[in-house]
Amino acid sequence: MLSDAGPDAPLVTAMRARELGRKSVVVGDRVALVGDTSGAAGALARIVRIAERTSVLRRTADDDETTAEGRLERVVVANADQLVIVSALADPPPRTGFIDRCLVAAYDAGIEPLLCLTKADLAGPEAVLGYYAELELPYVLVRPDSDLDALRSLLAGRISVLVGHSGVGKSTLVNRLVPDAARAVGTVSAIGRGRHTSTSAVALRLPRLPDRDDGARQPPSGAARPGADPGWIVDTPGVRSFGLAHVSADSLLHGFPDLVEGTVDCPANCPHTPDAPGCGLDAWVAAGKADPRRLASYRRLLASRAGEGDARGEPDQRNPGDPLAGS
Ligand SMILES: Nc1nc2c(ncn2[C@@H]2O[C@H](COP(=O)(O)OP(=O)(O)OP(=O)(O)O)[C@@H](O)[C@H]2O)c(=O)[nH]1
Ligand SMILES: [Mg+2]
Repeated sequence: MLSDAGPDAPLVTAMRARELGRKSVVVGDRVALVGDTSGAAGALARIVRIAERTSVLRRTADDDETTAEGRLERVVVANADQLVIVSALADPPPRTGFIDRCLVAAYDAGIEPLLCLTKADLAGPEAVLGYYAELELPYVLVRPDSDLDALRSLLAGRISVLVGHSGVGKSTLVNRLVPDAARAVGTVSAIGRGRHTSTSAVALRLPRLPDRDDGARQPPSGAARPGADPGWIVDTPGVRSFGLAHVSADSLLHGFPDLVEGTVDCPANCPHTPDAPGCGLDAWVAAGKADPRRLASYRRLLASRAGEGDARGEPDQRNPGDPLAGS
């Protein structure tokens, strides 16, 4: 995107200049261009510089940094300031383990999370919201007939990136938010997995917020006013998992703010694992200060990072009684 381009700036096609070497340009990067930036048909500019990134959202193919897959780090998007974690309430079913991973990645990258629960016409949000009751996690519910005003005002003035499993409705949502986006949308197969319809990330400028003259429908306080920068939205391909090999064991806890206070009385360098002597988390949960499923999720992540087998996979094999927990 052109860093100083206003909403009406032309769309410019540009190639990466050779002098950038192996430095890669990712979606969301702010770049300096030379050459023909008119946006006219056939015009080609060159990207000669990539501005310093204000945030980098990364994921790895695997959690274990000792494996080749764990070291394979992918930058999802640069300069995002909001991570919109998109989860369907059904078809495919929500997986709190996945959402927890996204929260860890968001806090690690300094990006604010927003939970977007789609397909609210198919199932209710109570189970997912109950799991996050101790967190002040902002959320929106989306159904095919819902108006998107609340979401639009949360997106205004920001660069937001959508992440989620395949088939949860990311591109459907982008097409509703950006009417000329024309993102392909897929079908979800009987086994509940989407077909990875979107294959690359794309940043789109959101349309201007409509001017409203009826006082009753003003956006919530703190939200952007009509006429302000409506923001950008980045659609991404569905991911099967959100590997966290790049996040240190200490930083994993940042994704669990509801557990942090439970660690203040832990012995120095407590690993917080189930067998750690004196770990305060068990007592914290036993006292009802946090949901035991959240502690189980955190410890699954710790174990997964330590290479103790993959904590992902089918949830019913690992978490009998907790069908939500998978990732
Ligand atoms: N019932 C219902 N179906 C929805 C809703 N949102 C999306 N869908 C359907 O879900 C299917 C998958 O939607 P997509 O938008 O392609 O999903 P995606 O997250 O972009 O998937 P990938 O590109 O594969 O990552 C489509 O058939 C949509 O029509 C919703 O709110 N309710
Ligand atoms: Mg898609």
